[in-house]
Amino acid sequence: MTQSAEKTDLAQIGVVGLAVMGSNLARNFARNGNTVAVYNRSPEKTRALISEHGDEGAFIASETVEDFVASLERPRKAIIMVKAGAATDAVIEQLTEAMDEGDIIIDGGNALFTDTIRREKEVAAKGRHFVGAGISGGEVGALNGPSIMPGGPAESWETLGPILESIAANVDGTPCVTHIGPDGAGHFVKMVHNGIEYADMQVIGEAYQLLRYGAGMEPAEIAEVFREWNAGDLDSYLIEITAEVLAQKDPETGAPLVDVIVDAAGQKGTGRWTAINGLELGVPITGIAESVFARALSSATAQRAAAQEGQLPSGTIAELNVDKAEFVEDVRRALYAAKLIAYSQGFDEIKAGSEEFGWNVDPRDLATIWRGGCIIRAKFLDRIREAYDNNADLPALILDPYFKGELENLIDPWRRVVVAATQLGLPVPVFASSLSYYDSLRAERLPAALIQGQRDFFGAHTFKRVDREGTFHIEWSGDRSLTEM
Ligand code: NBP
Repeated sequence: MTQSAEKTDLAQIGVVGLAVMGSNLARNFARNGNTVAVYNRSPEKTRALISEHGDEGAFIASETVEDFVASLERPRKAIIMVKAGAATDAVIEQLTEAMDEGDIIIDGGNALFTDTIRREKEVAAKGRHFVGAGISGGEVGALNGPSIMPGGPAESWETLGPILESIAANVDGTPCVTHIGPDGAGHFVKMVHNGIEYADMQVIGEAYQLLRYGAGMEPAEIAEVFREWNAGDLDSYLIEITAEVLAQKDPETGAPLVDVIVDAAGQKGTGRWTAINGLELGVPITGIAESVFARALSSATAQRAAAQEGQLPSGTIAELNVDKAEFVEDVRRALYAAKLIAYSQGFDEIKAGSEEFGWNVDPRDLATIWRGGCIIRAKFLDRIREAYDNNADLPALILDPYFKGELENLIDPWRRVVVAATQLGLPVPVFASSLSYYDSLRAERLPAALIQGQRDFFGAHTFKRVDREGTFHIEWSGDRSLTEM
């Protein structure tokens, strides 16, 4: 065991797993006055952290799990930042073995919330506490202040809260961390956060595509447009970095960087989990699901190459026939509208998950802790918080009076943009599907009545009537009389 700086004999917190996220988180703890115990399976990473950053605060470095656990003050608190999946299970087992009753194991990786529920049960059965904590903000956030979404027992939050608050991002004096709810609630909410992030990135991408290939603007010019947008309602980290990426030139060729990057988007799985969970809970998270599909389609390289060889007819492709400045403003509004739908749907999924698993998640907490540190941080979240402050039981975020008012100003441009995109032959999966979702939600009658008729025809699945209670069936293959079941 080596001590890089003297503060107390024991550490207030420990970090296991010192790749990019873990070492930055450990440095953040140390820089904020905590003594941090650090351990990594391969000692090289531990040694590198201490030699490069040991002077940033008080670290206690260990090369065995036993020494690491012995260097923690009680109740011991250790955050695991290793690869999600089997590696996390292996480390949990080692820590559970080495720790004592009442100690707290925190998984800060991107775990699937159902794994977290399972792990909490297993760890609790051995008398230790287990906290699944979603951490957002990437490597920079981990170092300078992430948004943290801890689940697990409320009792653990009492001990953990102050130490997590010491490293979280802070907006207007409020730390971007709070106890989300029991067992898997923290990782569930982090999963939906990432799903919303996918949708937010996709709608920005669709806006870029329209300005680039619809309005014929160059990346540097579009970067300026995004900079302007970032000064208004769309003010957010993702809009800010979009302007940076679009303004960037390729250091090798001098071409716009965006033109030399292969247009196949990667994914690590949290967006897919959010979409799968939306399907399981029966919550229409169309914006998130379409964003996951859009990434998958972008990566279907062989299919796309075959389709580009002129095999699929385009139909008549129109030229943009409106003033460029007006089109840019319409696109801004369409982006805002589609983003609003994605957030509204994401909050619907959180509400449904919270009810399904009995977590009691408060949407106001999320709108508060997502304002800083995380990837979807945005000015807009203040409005979301106000919406839930005014009515914690909003049936849907877009039904809040402020957002309803915004939609009055957005709906016509949004329709115009979807029409223009269709005529220009440009894909806008989230702009368009969000508009259909919106129109479905406000429709007085949906074709679901016809679907019920079809289901009754081929499967005797029965239907309800609009004019009286009961369950009914038509004798389709007989005299077509009505039977009350
Ligand atoms: P990685 O996900 O790349 O994991 C590498 C770490 O896992 C190393 O410390 C490695 O130790 C350790 N590890 C592995 Br692999 N197998 C192990 C085992 N069986 N026992 C013990 N340790 C093992 O690190 P990361 O990118 O820093 O991410 C850490 C966690 O944070 C992940 O769950 C990730 O999903 C999550 N996360 C990442 C980001 C991000 O922006 N990167 C953001 C938010 C959350 P070794 O050095 O001995 O191989």
